[in-house]
Amino acid sequence: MAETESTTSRRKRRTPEEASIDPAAQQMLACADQMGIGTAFSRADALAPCGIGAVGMCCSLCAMGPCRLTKDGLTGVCGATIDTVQARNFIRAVAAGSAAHSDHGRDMAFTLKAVANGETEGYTIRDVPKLRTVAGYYDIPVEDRTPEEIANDLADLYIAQFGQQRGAIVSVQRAPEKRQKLWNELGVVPRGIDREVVEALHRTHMGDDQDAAHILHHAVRTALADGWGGSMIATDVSDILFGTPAPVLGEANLGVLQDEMVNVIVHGHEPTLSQMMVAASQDPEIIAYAKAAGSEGISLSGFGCTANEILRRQGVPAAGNFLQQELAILTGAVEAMVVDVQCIMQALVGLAENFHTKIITTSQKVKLKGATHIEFDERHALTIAKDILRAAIDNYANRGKTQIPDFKSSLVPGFSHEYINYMLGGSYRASFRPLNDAIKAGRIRGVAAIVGCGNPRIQHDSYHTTITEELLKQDVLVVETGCSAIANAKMGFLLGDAGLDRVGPGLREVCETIGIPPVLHMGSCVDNTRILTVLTQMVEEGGLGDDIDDLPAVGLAPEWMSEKALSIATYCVASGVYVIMGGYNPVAGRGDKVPDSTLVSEYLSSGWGEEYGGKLEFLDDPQEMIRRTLEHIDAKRKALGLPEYDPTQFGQSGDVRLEGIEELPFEESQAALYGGVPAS
Ligand code: BF8
Repeated sequence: MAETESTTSRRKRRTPEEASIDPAAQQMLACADQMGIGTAFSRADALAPCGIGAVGMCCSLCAMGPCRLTKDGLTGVCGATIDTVQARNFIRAVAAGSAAHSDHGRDMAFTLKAVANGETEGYTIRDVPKLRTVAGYYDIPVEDRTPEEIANDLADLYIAQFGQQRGAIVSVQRAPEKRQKLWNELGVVPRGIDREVVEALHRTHMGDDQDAAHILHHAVRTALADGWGGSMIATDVSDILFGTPAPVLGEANLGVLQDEMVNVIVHGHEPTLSQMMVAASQDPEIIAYAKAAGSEGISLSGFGCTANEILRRQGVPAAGNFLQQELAILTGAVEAMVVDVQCIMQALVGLAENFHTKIITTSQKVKLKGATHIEFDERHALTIAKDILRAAIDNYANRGKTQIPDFKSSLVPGFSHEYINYMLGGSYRASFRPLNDAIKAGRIRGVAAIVGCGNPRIQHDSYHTTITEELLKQDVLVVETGCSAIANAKMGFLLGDAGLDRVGPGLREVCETIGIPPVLHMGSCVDNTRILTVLTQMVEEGGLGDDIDDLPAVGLAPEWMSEKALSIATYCVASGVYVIMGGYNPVAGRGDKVPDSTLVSEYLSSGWGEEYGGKLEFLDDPQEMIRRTLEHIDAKRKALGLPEYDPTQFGQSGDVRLEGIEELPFEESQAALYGGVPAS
């Protein structure tokens, strides 16, 4: 049955303006209200979160329960304490997040192996220099060998990391030396990616590990297997196969949908599918087929991390972030939404029944009841991508009335760590020295990574943009991934000339001198590994301490919702980063109270702080997140002996160049600022 208002009960209902700050989202939410159609926003209003489960007081790991520990001192039937229950729930979420990212990495490694052996259709090794660089990390011979021979060896090595039983996964050697030593001393170096995830599940089976600190110790090992393992493999291989990103001009928001075109949206995470959809959408035969169907052609766009994959490589527009997937269907203008894995709402199929939109699943791991399944297979990738597009084109004739919001923003994504290196130092002196020097001088106060999801229980995009806006004023350079990057793109922060009047004086000088936006879009969620690499390079460049926990840097996931976010947070903390997550704290409950801290939340903060120099905190007030971010950055500056932050010293240079740039036509100004290639 199509989901309608009548299928959800009514509680206090937010207005579209209360639910989202994005005008395109507001317009479509108003439209949903008029049509009586439910969305994640109205379902969140109608369905209060479980007050027991939300703060970690429920154990459902065996059939003696579920045990709800709603009185202080109460234990489960087996005697499990609230601390044990919360630690178990936490590590299970980390294990699921680590598994999701890492399985994506595994599929990428298998695709690399298949490409190296000529077993795929449509893929090539696009970035041979990156292949040689990555192979070089692991002493894979590169001289006098073909790219395919090198790729075959690298793929074998990477595939082996998943099933390895002993030793250390190879990619941890890319962390700062001091950090690796610490991990070795603490016994958290991952032995094999799958092994750590399986052990997390074993330890949390009934009757196993019952010491909260001991359980959380393994949560670190499981998360490191993601950040310095599975996700890093995913990033490396996607660059090798599809090209290391460099700045490119793109657009974001629902206004990228086009009335006269066949609109196809790709949504999910794995670039193997989306990259082939880009190639197929440019095929003359497919374009001719779309025109023969009465349209002007094909308009491809993306959601969430899939959007980020094709946005920063080919400038394919992002239709929006996670919470806009349903809103796109409400436009009535989408012929097909093509999904693979992760962050796909089951509500899509029921919602699409109100329109003509086809939901097409493509992964052998993910089916949605009621959707059309066209399974993707790398051996016939281009053929399958064309079949999917033909199905979408055939559906164009069924389109009814449309309502596409007239809102979209330009952005410049594509800041891989390789490009940042080049951009800071040029071809001959590529290095992080100018960034480190700007931080040491106080022009840049510090660095914040603002990442992660949207959560319909928080006003859509509001925490991401509020925090970004204030940190930029405070001369904090912001790097971004995931749905947060798209939130800020919609606010115009990912264009230098559009955002610099809202940026502190020192940071503005740096951005104008180098020619960068004040917010650097570094990719999808698996690409948080690019941020780990940037932090490592800042350490290795010198002058800012000798480990990641010395840096004036903070990580924030203000609107998180997925288990992957907890895995990312945990590996970042173990790498030495102070991480702040917004919304509710999943380990905050004790009895009938939510006290200031529980043993587990204290351990994630001070306990991990003592062990790793990073800490994890959950805060629900964006102003408090900003205050603690700046406090941490200033404390790190002081510990490094750097001058106190003083914005009055900066901002006197750069204006002449900016004025000149502003006189140029828009696309030329972007190309001049970033050296990027305007998207066609
Ligand atoms: O991996 S930021 S909502 S799309 S989980 Fe999902 Fe969160 Fe978006 Fe990508 Ni990441």
